Order: sequence, then C-alpha cells, then structure tokens
Amino acid sequence: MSIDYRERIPNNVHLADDRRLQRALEAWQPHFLDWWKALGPEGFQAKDVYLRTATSVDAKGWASYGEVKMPDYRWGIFLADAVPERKIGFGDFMGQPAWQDVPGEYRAILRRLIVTQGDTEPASVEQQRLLGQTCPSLYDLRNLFQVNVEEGRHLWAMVYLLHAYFGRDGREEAEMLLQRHSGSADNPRILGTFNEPISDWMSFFCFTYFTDRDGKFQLKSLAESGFDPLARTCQFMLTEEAHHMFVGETGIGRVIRRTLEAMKELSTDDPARLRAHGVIDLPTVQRYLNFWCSSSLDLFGSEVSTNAAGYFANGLKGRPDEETQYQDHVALDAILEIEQPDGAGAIKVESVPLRNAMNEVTRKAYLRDCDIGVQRWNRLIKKAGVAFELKLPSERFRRAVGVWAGASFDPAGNPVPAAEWQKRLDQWIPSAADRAHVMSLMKPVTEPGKMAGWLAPPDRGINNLPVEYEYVRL
Ligand code: BYC
Repeated sequence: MSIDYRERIPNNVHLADDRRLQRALEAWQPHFLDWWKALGPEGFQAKDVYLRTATSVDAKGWASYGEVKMPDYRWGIFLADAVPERKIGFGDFMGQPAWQDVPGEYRAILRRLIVTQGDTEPASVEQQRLLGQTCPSLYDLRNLFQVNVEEGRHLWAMVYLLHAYFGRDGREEAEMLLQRHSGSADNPRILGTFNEPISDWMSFFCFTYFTDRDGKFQLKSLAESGFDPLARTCQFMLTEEAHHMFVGETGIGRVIRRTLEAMKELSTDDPARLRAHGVIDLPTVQRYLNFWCSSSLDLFGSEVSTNAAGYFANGLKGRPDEETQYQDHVALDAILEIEQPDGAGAIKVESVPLRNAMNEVTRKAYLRDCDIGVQRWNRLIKKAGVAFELKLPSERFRRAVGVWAGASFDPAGNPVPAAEWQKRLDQWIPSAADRAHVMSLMKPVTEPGKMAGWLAPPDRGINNLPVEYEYVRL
C-alpha cells in the first residue's frame, strides 16, 4: 500500500477519514518537533542530509532517497499490509481471529508494552545527540542521522497506536514519551540501556549492533501479536531496523580492519603503540563489546517471568519467528532448563514451565544472531594472520536484571569472588583510560570521502553513490 505524502502526517491508515484522531495527532506533532529540535541531533538541523524516506510498505520500492533537512523529514504512520482473516498464532487464543481492537482485559498490559517499546525510540535519539560533532566521515554522519530520523518515526508508530486505541490514557502516555529523558535523574527512560551515555562512535557502533538488535527481536515478538495493529506496525518497523544493525556491524568491522592494518604497518600488537598510532586496539574493542552486550542482555527481562508467561498465554507477544521456528505454539506442558546461581558460587539448573521462560528463549535466539557478526569479524582477524579472537560475553557477566543480577562472574562465565570482580572490572569493560583514548580519537572529519584514522572506509557508498559523495551538505 503506498503512502500518502500530500497529508500533513504521511500515512497509510486513512487518517483523513478519522478527523478526531487526525486532530489529536496534529496536536502532538508540534510537541514532537519541539522535542526533536531541543533533544535531537545537536547542530546540523539546517543542513541538507541525503536521507531515505519510506514511500510504500511493500518489499520493494519503499525507499526514496534525497536531500532533506532533518526537521522537514516526513515522519509518518505506516503499517504493513493487513493479512486478510489473520488468526492469532500462539497461546491460549491460538486460531481465533486476530483482534482489530484492544481487548478490554488486556488494555493495561498492551499499553505498557507499547509505552516501553515507544520509550526506547526517542531515548536513543537523545543518547546520540552529540555524536554529529565528532563524526569520522560524512558517510557516517549521514548514517547517524538516518538512524535518528527512523527512531523518530518509530516513536510516531507507537504514538499512533496510543492515540488510536487507548483514548485519553494513550494521549497522556504519548506526552510522557517526550517528557522522560535519557539519563535524567528525576525522569529517566524506562529501560536501563537507554540511560547509558553514548559519547563516542565506538559506543554508537556497539549500540546499533547490540541494542538495535534487541529492537529487532522485540519487534519480531510484537509482530506476532494477536493485536493486529501492533503486529502490522512492528512488521514495518523491522524493515527500517535492518539498516541500523548494518551500521553497527560494518562500523565495528571497519574499526577492526583499520586496527589490523596498523598492526601490520607497525608489526606489533602492543596496545600502547597502537594507541599512540591513533587506532583502537583489539582488547579495547572486546571490552566495548562486553559492555554493550551485557547491558543489552538485560533488555530481555528476567529468565523466569510471569509477565512473559502472561504475554504469551494471552496472545499479546509471541516468540520471534513464532510460526517458522517453533512447532508447539501453545507451549502449555513444555519445560525449559534454566541455569542460575545457587548462592554459594556454583550453578544449579532448574526446570521452568516454558511459558515462564520465554524471555530466555528470545535472549538465546538473540545471542545466536549476535554471534554471526562476531564470527565475521574473527574471519577478518584470522585472514590478517593475527592470533586474537573476539567473543561474546557470557550471559552471567555483569547482569542487572534476572537470575544473574549482581552475581560476580567473569566474561567467560566463571565465578569470581565479589571483591575481586569489582577490582578486575576494568579488564573486562572499558576503563576510564580506554574511554579517554577512544574520546581522544573523536575529531570530526567532514571533507567528502575522507575518513578518520581510526576506522577503514566502507566498502561502498549509499544507494550506489560513491563513498566520496557529499552526504551531508555542510
Ligand atoms: N531495565 O518480568 P520482567 C528498541 C522491568 S529496543 C529496566 O523481568 P518482562 C530500540 C520490566 O519492565 C526494544 N527495567 O520482564 C533499540 C518490569 O517492570 P514492571 C524495546 C527492566 O516484563 C535501539 C520488571 O522489570 N522493546 O526497540 O517479562 C534503538 C520485571 O520484568 C529491564 C521492548 O522492550 C531493564 N533492562 O520483560 C531504538 C518491548 N528489564 O512492568 C529502539 C516491550 C525488565 O514490573 N517490552 N525490566 O514495572 C517488553 O516486552 C518487556 O517490558 C521487557 C521486559 C522485555 C522489556
């Protein structure tokens, strides 16, 4: 279904036929724009950026590229095409027609899920707002802004659901999405990772690799929802999300490539010499991965969760790729063995009803997906003849949510006495010195085609344009 761009709020939901909803969203729009100007990307708002805008929601032809000033980006409301007579695909209501409206008994829970999802979108824009000032190239600057405008659109996607289906509470929640702020002491964002500062581009690449990938898995779970408007909204968001993870994977890959070149030039793996040469040594890359992966693992919630069991039983939130990846979509009698600390420094295994373990099922699928990029980076390292292997940290490492919360395990998953754990933390996640080194490299490079010295150029430009294209007109 193509999108109507003649309207003030581009949409494919026939907004013009619902004057009340249209007026409510048009009243929210200036609040969004005020927020974008105050807490969106700092600087660059008046510059032309080569951005992609969705034009239709089918597999091909949904992207049109052109020079746009960010505040003029056409944020809109796009739902994937409806599947006629779609049925609920899991849980207690499996096989019943999908809901076109919110079932009264699940109203509060659905609202909470939509608000939690919606809260992450502006949070990430806030976290990334200063990065433009230290961009390693115009190509990267444009990718940052593409990610930012799309997160803005994902906020619109959730705000549409709140306004269209949750009445006054929904409108109030939509306002609060603009009032909580990432890292705020009094009114922070809901989920932990979205209050972490993203002060440097290595963190940005790790965030788009690990945290946006949580987005992928959560959106896939919500795309299974029996509440059809939510399912269709999330399905379309996933097409945009793929680019964000591409930015992360290729970003980290380019950092590694540049470091490998420097290791060859200098014939050394000495971090101090490599740092003096202006690149990010591989052990520091590993520490950044440990930080962002462990933080993102918390975003899946507790390993054993009655919330998760309820979401699944009631058809509100399924597993990613529920239809293709699983055979038993009711999961009433199944159990899952869950590892957890036994309180005495060792590990015990407990059998848990599968429905209660759905967060862990999704987290495991996420980790498998995370490992694909890690193995790609390891192939680069191996090909360069360097004996170093990047690894994902164990699920037990540095967790703040779930059965491992507060337990002291190292990144390999081995127990470590608590006092020692704290002392050794700097070996496992970026130390103040690591961060200072990475920050010292963050100098803006804005000449078309030029790259900062700490990362390799990308393999190709955007939409078949050369890497040297002036992606942001300064
Ligand atoms: N930090 O039973 P529990 C994205 C709360 S990212 C703080 O363990 P549940 C994006 C939890 O809310 C995807 N609090 O977990 C990426 C609950 O609070 P209440 C975002 C946390 O409920 C990059 C309590 O702990 N989407 O799109 O089974 C850029 C006990 O909960 C955390 C979603 O998350 C945490 N890490 O599952 C831009 C989907 N973890 O309710 C965008 C919607 C848990 O008792 N959310 N808590 O007050 C959900 O499905 C679920 O809320 C969660 C938690 C998966 C997050």
